[in-house]
Amino acid sequence: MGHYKSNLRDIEFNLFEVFNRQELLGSGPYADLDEETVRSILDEVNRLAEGVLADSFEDADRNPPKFDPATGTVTMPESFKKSFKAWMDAEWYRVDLAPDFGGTGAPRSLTWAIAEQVLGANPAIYMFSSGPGFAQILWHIGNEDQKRFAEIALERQWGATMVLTEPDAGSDVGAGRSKAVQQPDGTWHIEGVKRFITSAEHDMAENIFHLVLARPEGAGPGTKGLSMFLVPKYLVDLETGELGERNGAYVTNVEKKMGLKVSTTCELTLGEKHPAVGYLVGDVHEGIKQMFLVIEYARMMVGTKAIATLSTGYLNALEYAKERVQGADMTKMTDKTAPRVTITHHPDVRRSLMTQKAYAEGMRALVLLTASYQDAVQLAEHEGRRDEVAEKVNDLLLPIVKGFGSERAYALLGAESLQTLGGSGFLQEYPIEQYIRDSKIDTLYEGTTAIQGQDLFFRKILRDNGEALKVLAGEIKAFAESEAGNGRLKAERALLLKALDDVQGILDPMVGWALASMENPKEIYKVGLNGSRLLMALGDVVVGWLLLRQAEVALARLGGDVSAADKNFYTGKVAAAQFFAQNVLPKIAAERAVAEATNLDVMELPEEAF
Ligand code: ST9
Ligand code: FAD
Repeated sequence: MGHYKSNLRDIEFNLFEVFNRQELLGSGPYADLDEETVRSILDEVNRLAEGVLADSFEDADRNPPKFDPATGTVTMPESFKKSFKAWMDAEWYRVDLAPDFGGTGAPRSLTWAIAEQVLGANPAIYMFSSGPGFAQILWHIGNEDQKRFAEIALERQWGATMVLTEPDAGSDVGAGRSKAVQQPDGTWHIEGVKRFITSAEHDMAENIFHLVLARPEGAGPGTKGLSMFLVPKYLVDLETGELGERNGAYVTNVEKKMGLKVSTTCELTLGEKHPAVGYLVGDVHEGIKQMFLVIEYARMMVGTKAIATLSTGYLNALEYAKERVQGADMTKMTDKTAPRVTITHHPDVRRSLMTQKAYAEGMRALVLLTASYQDAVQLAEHEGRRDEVAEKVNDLLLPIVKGFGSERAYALLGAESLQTLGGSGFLQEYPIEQYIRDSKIDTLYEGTTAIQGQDLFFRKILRDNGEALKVLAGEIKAFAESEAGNGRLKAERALLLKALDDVQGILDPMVGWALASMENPKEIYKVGLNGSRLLMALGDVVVGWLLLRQAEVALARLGGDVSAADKNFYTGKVAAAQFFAQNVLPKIAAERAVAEATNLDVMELPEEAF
């Protein structure tokens, strides 16, 4: 067995028993898909993920890509190339693409279910394989030439990158200094140094195209002065699709990292050796808006990656715990002759395993709930209308998937999954130490957690007048006040209602401080001091709610005839929901008390006192 342990049963439970995605299949944009086909796709991806995709996970970490500074080229590990080729040859990335762009146009819930398995097995494969997805975005927003470019890129499986970050422009993308100079022929020359660019160089595709943010000469400051340029590694003859001259965008360094080593993180120098020709995407100067089409997708991807890693971390820990014999049962702890038991008998190990299970499964549901709102958006588009409520709720959930998902996953992988293995967890013989190293990045890139907290509060709640939150909170409240679970979940629904009220209790003063800051600017610091708190508390409430929804379904199933395996599965669902409600949700009251007592002491402290 390889390192990756998927949880297909739980993915399918979410898709078909909780979110009832089968109801969408067989008509409208999904006319060609039925439940059986979807299940067989998931099965096939699962086979690949647990097999050939996972195969190079460890080797590619121990033997990372080699960068040659003289030529600016990268040699990828052979093991990884094999896994990557298997994924590209299978062409499952097409499931995510629109039918008129050579794809299946499947529901987003299916595509994120597929993504979870690849991201859990070997996340860099998913990133290197995102060229077709980038091409689709270019095809949507590009001019005629760029649409043609996108079609060739898809056909030839070119790689792609998103290029925002510079040494002095990380979270603050608007500080970017790369500049774009218009040429008489209408193209642009891009000059500058970008850093930390994922997949900007490798030897697994004949061409790589960069979507670069740069500031046209004379454009204004900040993000709104940035434009998006298509900068291919090799220029392309759009008639024949053949590669032309080498363009002036070269990788000048590849970072040595703590984890996710096989994903190349590159310094990209533009226009130093010779001009880096760029094409203004869509002939419009709307760079940041265009880039957010990629960013939204990438933030969902990062959250899904983190959650997928926690899930396989938990399942590895569980397997170990079921076999490791250590100590006597606690009821016989003073009897030195008592039989030794597997560690799953110890209360603290059970607490840890159940915490991991509840979060891994609750956050998987969070990803698929978010994806189901994306389904609604997609469906509406197909019908020529807009589902603005679904758009907004999706927007609201994205920082939770990314920010909350990555923080909880990373914390639990270290504090609980690895810990379950005792000292063995620290060894490279087991995959969890690599999971921890590989998943730390998820709280950092695509906007750090602080940025996700600000996005949630300022853009997704305040600027929205709380409308999307009202929809989400309304659903949670209606569930909590319903009869869900036939009395079996009564106490837990009460805990959920209380936790929802506590989140409101964190949010209300934040709104107050934001308003007060118009008179007294320093009040805004109090919002800043609570942004991550709100993000994590709201995430916990959403997860608690989803686990209870799952428990409601499970209880109904347990009331009928079920196989032994299903009985265990559903019993575990009810237990995880109850455990989470009893052990996690009450802590939000303490967070509320801390938020309510916020003062400016820490902001008034001289820097020297730190
Ligand atoms: C990175 C990559 O880290 C890591 C992994 C790479 C993996 C590659 C592969 C990924 C797969 C992806 C595949 C794609 C293909 C998919 C195909 C599918 C079929 N939502 O608040 P303002 C916009 S990359 C939407 O004033 P500031 C909006 O236009 C580096 N839009 O911001 C807005 O205008 P308006 C990632 C948003 O103060 C405008 O921005 N780096 C949102 O100027 C200005 O907004 C980061 O993420 C949003 N949530 O700038 C940087 N927010 O208001 C993190 C803003 O008029 N920093 N816009 O609508 C930030 O996010 C900052 O908050 C900031 C601030 C830069 C936005
Ligand atoms: P900084 O912005 O300097 O942040 C440092 C600390 O300060 C963080 O804790 C942050 O939360 C905090 N902070 C900063 N500003 C604020 C604020 N206003 N309020 C509160 N706290 C704040 N970029 C790309 O463009 N393309 C890529 O493909 C890409 N891939 C990457 C791959 C890797 C492995 C890495 C490490 C980075 C990648 N990045 C990429 C860049 C990544 O998106 C940035 O690292 C990230 O946005 C944070 O920027 P920074 O590293 O400069 O940190």
